[in-house]
Amino acid sequence: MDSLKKPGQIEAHDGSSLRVGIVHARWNTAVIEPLVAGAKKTLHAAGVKDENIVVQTVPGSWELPIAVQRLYSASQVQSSKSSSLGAGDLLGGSTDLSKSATASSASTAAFDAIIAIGVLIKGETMHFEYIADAASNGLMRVSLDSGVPVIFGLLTVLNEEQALARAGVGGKGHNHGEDWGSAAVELGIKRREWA
Ligand code: DLZ
Repeated sequence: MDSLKKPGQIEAHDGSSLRVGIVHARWNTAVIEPLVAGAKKTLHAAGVKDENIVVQTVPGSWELPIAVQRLYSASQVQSSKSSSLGAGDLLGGSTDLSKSATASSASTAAFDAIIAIGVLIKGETMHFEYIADAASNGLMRVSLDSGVPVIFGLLTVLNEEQALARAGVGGKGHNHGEDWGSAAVELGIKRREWA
C-alpha cells in the first residue's frame, strides 16, 4: 500500500528569479551526493537557474549552522555592495560568492532560501544525539534570527539502509532531496510575499 507519510500536494512555483544556497556536509558522501542531486533537480524543474544555485561544503553536520549563517550573511553584504556599486564591480572577486556572480545572468541578491544537507547515522556512542540536537537547533536559530528560510535537509537515521532509502538509492524509498528543493522554492517565493 502507498504510504500516508508524504509531503502532500506540491504547489507549483516559478523559481526563475530565486537565488538558493545549498550547504552540505561531506560525511556519508554516498548518501549526500544523491540528496544534493535530488535538491538541484527540483530547483531546476521549478526554473531556478544553475548560476543562481551556490553550493558550499563543510566537513560534517555539526558545521552546518555556522556555514549557513555565514553564507547568508555574506550574501547580504554582497547584495548591498552590488546595489550601491553596480554589478560589474563585483566581477573577478576572490571569494566563492563573488565567483558565482561572474556568469552574466547570475544574481548577486541575498539568498532567498538555503538548504542544509547532512546525514547522521547512529553509531555506538552519543555523537549522533549531540550532533543531531545541536545541528537541528542551530539551523532553526539561524533561520528565525536571520529571516531566511533554512530548509532542514538533515537525515537522522538509525542505520545505512535507512539512509540509502531516504536518498532513493538502490530503487528503494524516495529521494528526500527532491522535497527539499521544492520546499526551498516555495519558501523563497512566500518569504517575498510575506515581506
Ligand atoms: C564525528 C562525526 C560522526 C561520528 N558522525 C557523523 C555523521 O554521521 N554525520 C555527519 O555529518 N558528521 C559526523 N561527524 C562529524 C561532525 O559532524 C563534525 O564534522 C566533527 O565532529 C568536527 O566538528
